[in-house]
Amino acid sequence: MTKFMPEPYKIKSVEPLTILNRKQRKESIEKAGYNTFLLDSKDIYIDLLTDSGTNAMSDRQWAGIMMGDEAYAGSRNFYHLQDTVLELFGFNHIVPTHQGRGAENLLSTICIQPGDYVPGNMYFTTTRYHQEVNGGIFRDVICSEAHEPDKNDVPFKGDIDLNKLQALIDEVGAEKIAYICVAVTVNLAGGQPVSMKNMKDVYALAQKHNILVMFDATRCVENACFIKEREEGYEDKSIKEIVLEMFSYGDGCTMSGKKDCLTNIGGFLCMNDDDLFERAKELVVVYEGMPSYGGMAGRDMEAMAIGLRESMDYNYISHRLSQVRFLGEMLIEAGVPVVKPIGGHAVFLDAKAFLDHIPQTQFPAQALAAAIYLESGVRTMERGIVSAGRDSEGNHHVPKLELVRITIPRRVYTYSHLEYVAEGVIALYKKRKQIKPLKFVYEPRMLRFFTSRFEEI
Ligand code: PM9
Repeated sequence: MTKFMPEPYKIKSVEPLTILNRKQRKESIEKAGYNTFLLDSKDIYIDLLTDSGTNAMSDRQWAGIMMGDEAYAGSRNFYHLQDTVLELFGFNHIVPTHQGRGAENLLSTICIQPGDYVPGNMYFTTTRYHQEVNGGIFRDVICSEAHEPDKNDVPFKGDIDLNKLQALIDEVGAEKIAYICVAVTVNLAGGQPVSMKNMKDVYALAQKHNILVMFDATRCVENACFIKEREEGYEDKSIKEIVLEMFSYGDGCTMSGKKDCLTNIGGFLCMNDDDLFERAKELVVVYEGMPSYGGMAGRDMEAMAIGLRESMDYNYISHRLSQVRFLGEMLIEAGVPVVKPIGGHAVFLDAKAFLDHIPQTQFPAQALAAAIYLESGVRTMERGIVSAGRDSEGNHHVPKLELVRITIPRRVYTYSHLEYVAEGVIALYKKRKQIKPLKFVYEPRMLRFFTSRFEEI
């Protein structure tokens, strides 16, 4: 059998792509202040900025869009979404939100008291922001290997280090821990999965101390596929069975539907506890909308219900992981430094190794993402010191990982697009010393990576 199975879909509707010439790309990236978030979509050839909301929907999802019940309250699409999520995830309650950070806002507001700790398997930008703005203190309890880009022989680099978690409980006391956040997969570690065994062990420890476990379920289907392919005892289980077991080791989750629900917008919060549910419902009307739409149109809830079910198809999800691996292996073969093993939603370039002439405080990953655009018209994203932001004293958080994320949208591009992407990165690697460091010319106070501007030093 062929190593990389072709796309498990036929293309029914197409969106033309155009590429600017090098001079035009130079003007565009300068105009965008060397921040790929500030480029215009029309100026991009292949857009690998994110897998968030960039999914191609299926014919069935588009049919679902036409079945939107746009009632202000009690839309039938909400009940479809509710039934689907409760069946597939196994939690008792769902509160819809406009996207993942809406769910993070609700969860952080109802669960965190000022001074509480929130341990997690590596931070995520919007997640940590909501924890901190509610007075929480994030503590990274991921296994140490997750911070080593070259460490290839760890199949579940997203695992929580139980000793670190126990040490935090001993240090601050269980009553000061708002909840444990378990992200599946771990975005900023390189899309690395968490093993079923680890989820089970974390939940057992949490229950012993009466601490809640809340999943960040954003890429849970990718995580389930890694479990099927890598963890003993799961090879014959379906993705649906694995996801259900994963979430049996927790008390709820936040979800950005823009990823594994195969839609362009949407999210939700789930929980088992009735009181938490009541409080979340009180808040959702303040920030999102009625508890039966949470900031989404009826049609979007319908597309999300259909998409989440479709995502459980092993043919779909194994092909997705293969596409990412295909790109990663081409780069590894050419000697380009990437995070290993290749993760679920993206290939992450190790910008510290790629641009070893640029110190981290002069933003190598930001400079590399800009250079990739200039070289090939491909848009990628910085995931390093700029994304990490500053601490309460105003100093940069300095993450060990300084990465550029080449993110693959779901069901959008083909292997030949990825071949082109690899060729561009490899060509750039050969002339990497020409890439210049950057300095800030504008830095917003919050989530600075979205809108900051730079110029070359
Ligand atoms: N992730 C991503 O590109 C989009 C925002 S940052 C550019 O990776 C996790 C693990 C995420 C995530 C978003 C959110 C927030 C929560 N958890 O974007 O609000 O990767 O739907 O979800 C992005 P929303």
